[in-house]
Amino acid sequence: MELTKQQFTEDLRKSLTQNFAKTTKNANDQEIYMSLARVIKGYYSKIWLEDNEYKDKTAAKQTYYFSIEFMPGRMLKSNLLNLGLLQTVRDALADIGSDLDKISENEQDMAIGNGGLGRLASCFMDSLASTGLPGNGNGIRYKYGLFKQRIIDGYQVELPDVWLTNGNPWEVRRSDKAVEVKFGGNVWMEEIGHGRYTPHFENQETILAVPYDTAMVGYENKTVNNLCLWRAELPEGSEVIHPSLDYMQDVDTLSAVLYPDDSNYSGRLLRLKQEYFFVSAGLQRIVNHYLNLGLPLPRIPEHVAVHINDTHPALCIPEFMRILIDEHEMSWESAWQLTVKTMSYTNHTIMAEAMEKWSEEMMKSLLPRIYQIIVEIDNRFAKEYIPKVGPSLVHNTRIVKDGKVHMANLSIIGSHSTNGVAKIHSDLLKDVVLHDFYIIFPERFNNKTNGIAERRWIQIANEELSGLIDETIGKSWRKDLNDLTVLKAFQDNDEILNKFEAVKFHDKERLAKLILEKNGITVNPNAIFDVQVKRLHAYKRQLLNLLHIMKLYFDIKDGNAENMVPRVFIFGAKAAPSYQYAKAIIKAINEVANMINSDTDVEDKLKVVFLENYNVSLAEQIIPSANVGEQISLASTEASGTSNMKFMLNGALTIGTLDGANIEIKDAVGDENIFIFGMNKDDVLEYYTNGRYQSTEIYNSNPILKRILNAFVDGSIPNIENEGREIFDSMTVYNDEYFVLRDFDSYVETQKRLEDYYRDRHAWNKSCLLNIANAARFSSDRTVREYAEQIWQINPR
Ligand code: OAK
Repeated sequence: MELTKQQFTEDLRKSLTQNFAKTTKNANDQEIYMSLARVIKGYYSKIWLEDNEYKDKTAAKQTYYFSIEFMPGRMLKSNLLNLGLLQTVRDALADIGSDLDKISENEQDMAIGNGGLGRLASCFMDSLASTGLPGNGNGIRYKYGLFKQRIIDGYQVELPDVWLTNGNPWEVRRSDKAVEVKFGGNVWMEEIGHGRYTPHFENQETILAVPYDTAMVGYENKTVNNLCLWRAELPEGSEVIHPSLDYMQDVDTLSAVLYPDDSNYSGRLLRLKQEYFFVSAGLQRIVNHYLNLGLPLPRIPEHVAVHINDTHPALCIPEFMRILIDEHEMSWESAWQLTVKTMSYTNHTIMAEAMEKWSEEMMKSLLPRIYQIIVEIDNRFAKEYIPKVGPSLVHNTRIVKDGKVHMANLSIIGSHSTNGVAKIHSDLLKDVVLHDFYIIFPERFNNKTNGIAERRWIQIANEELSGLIDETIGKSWRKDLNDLTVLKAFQDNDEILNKFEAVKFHDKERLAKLILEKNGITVNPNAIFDVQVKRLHAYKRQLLNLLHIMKLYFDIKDGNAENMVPRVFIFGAKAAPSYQYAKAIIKAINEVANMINSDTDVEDKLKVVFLENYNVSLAEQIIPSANVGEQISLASTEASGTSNMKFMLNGALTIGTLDGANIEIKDAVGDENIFIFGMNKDDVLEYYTNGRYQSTEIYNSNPILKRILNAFVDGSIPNIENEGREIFDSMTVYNDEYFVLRDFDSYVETQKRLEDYYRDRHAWNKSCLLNIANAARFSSDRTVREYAEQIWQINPR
């Protein structure tokens, strides 16, 4: 939008007076942030209103992306960028003696997600709006987001994330759109003639769901979509005259906390309640809105697509059926057709422990009507498909069995599309994990490789690099990332390569400053910055990285590292609070870091840094400064990964396994510009089928590994008596579930090759440039366009 500095400064002054009775001279940064956010909201609200009117007028099909997690991070700069105001506001603030970056730090990260799945949902929100696609989010407005992590004596300590204390300036509470969600009680069917039945209910608990809307502003276009987050409240009025304390507490806890598990699931009643809560509320709002437009219900799939982001919102399927049948008297057959046409589903992991299976008893008592509908879906599925594909396939794919409701099965059977998030992952779904479904419904399976929102991950996170790209190839890449390929023309131009190297150096200096402030560790910006940032999980193998660090440490101690290129290993990772093993690894990383960083023999050859409380805004500070991104999961375990794409876009080289999207990154950049090591998925599957892995054989025959692992239990690494033993046993007694020892040698060799390559500055810089130049296919703009065309059938404005 068009705006002068003067106009903006005037608006900011007004806002400061109106909201805080302050001036630009005596307002503090928090007050400036809040006033600024309100000014910005004022700017986009007109576009928001117009786009809503446009959407209603055209009744064009829209997508609703149901996700129990979103991780937008900070909104201020993102909104400014997308409105085209970043520079104007930065300059105007500087004129009044303020600094946009400092002001922005007063915004609490909106961290209502755990990791990959939640961050992907937010990248999609940005990309949907920025590509002009009508797509909205639907989720929960948790009062407390993902815990804040402190490291105390090397241990992870969790503190509550109280992000709403100062209010959230971006949201709009819409009480007029509140709906009721009902739980528990008894349900029975009564005949209403002509063989038709209707349900009757008693003793249900009613909870009011109130939506809070946040504008998702498109990049320099007319689109503003909506992220709708639901809060549980006590319903007003007659139904509940004397609410019991228990009931009031129940209501309060429902939308209070995000479950802090990543790629894992806990079968807790409250979680199931959360799932139904945001599903039911979201679908009610969609159907109400749709009917208010005067459109006929049987045509709803022409106007509405509902996406189920992993199985957490899978109750969309029976709830949509309930609304159509119970509330709108539709026949089962018609309702089922509409449901399958409307719903689509993404799977985000093949880890068995993440597969949701709710106890039938729990489902029956918390959601009696929904349970009936699920059983009916399951019975009809069996009846229809046993004659077509035989009893054994149907048994394997049934929704209700062994006393459990299998949510992935429900999601596949009740939707028209099931996709994985990278080629290898989608293939594994078809060939292995969901093979029986693939035989029954081959046409439903497809791949949509993940992507990242380049606006946040380069334009905002790395303004200096963005500026250099502008200078080199012009600005068109900011609208269309494909234009980055023009950079290839400069791959042998040393003058340009040196400029890119200089930008990386500045980014590293900035991170070095942060590391000194936060951890008190001095790191050398000339060292290789080697970064692994992601949730802590055994399958992601942060331990493999740590074992290699120990190897380098012993090399230095033994005097075998004369010519070593100095390295700084940087970690950021949260462990689920109940995941003991992951917490033991965090403790071990921190104790190894202390040992190495304080050893005067090491000098600045090797430093290890664990940055606490990894979240979106910290990622924006860390990723630009990486030379190397670690993507070292066991092949076949990481569905896609998305930090790999962020590193690439910021000119870091990947060291990784043939897993997730690493494979597609390798295809995009070529073998010379990525460091691949370790087993591939077939090697891993082979071990799974022949069962012949013996980690102790490797331990006993590899003296380097033996020495490293022994250091975890013989006191060489101080202060990890219990954790060291747990880790040692996991590698030996418990046979190393994720083949860390099996991949160790290959990893070490590849790290050595990487180090040698780094010495050749021309070659290295060229590879970095080629990573940036080939990053376009990992833009989430590309991903959402594919969803739009191939799954949702929605069109850009
Ligand atoms: C979280 C909870 C349950 C199931 C999966 C997840 C999850 O975060 N999965 C991650 O999703 C990302 C986005 O698709 C992928 O990039 C990661 O590989 C995957 O682990």
